[in-house]
Amino acid sequence: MKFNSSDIRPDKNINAESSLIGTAVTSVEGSYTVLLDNSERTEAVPRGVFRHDGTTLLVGDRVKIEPAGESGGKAVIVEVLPRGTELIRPPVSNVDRLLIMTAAARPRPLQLTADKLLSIAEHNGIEPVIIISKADLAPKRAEEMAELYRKVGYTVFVTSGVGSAGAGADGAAELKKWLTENPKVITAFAGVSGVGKSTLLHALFPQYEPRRGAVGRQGRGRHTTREVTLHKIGKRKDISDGRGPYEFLADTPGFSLIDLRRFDFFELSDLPYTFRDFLPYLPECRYTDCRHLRDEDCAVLAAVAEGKIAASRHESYKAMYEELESKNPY
Ligand SMILES: Nc1nc2c(ncn2[C@@H]2O[C@H](COP(=O)(O)OP(=O)(O)OP(=O)(O)O)[C@@H](O)[C@H]2O)c(=O)[nH]1
Ligand SMILES: [Mg+2]
Ligand SMILES: [Zn+2]
Repeated sequence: MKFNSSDIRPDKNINAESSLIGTAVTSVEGSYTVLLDNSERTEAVPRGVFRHDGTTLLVGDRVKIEPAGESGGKAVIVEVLPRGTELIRPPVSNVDRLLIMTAAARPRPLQLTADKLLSIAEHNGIEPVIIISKADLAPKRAEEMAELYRKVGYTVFVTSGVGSAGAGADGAAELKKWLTENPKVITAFAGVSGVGKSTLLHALFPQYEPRRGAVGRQGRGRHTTREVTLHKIGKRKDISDGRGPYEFLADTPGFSLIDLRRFDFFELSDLPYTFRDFLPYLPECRYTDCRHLRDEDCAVLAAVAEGKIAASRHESYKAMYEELESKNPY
């Protein structure tokens, strides 16, 4: 579903003041922090009826709120406005751009995880950007990973020594410049726990201290991020799309793996189209129902054999195919 500004215009006879519309920027235990379009911040709880009428609320949502009454108490979120994109991993809505982060080392890079995040972004029409972090720990590996994704056609940044004292040459400054020159409403980090998402956000925007949870219940590091938080990083000039006056960068909790069987990320039949490097070859396969695995006269496999598609990308495709197939057996 795409934004339609007419969907988001306040109803005529409900209070049309923009002070009552805002963006849910973070949540803790069912209570949301809403940054109103008039720049005020308020804590608000969702209306009780949402639990029964199937309304879901995500950080990133545009919401209408009824301010706290004279008697005190919290403001109430009375309406969730129509969503653009909706992600499950990380759980956040209205994301326009995903910064997919993989460390060159610590944690050990797993290309399949990055490729799954890429496919999820592509399927949702979200612009993916690749960030290879911790290049200081494994410079050669970082460059190889960056080269792989540059060849696919993605924008790639390599960061190094972020957060360390006297951080040397790194891509953080380059990334900040690029983000400023290519504004979007919501940009969100995504990547496994410990790759350095919060550290990089802090390096880019030092006013935002990483939000830290208590000591990890599952033994994760004590700096582990627990909640999605949208940080304001800019103001928008044209707000006629109803998406509000701010640009945000979202810090998100890491995860350990993405199991494609667990949620409805996308269907098996969608999978080939989430591989940007496969797209030029898909119409050339001999059979329209080609699975691009071992099939006869498969243009994708031919491109892999000729080195036009990286073999490791096809490995990821196979792994994702098997996962989705075991979810939906024919
Ligand atoms: N060597 C090196 N260490 C880094 C770099 N960036 C971050 N780190 C370290 O990696 C660890 C994890 O960083 P975080 O920023 O907390 O990672 P995260 O991705 O936010 O993790 P979660 O919140 O659990 O998802 C910290 O100890 C950082 O100091 C880097 O570029 N080089
Ligand atoms: Mg973090
Ligand atoms: Zn094929």
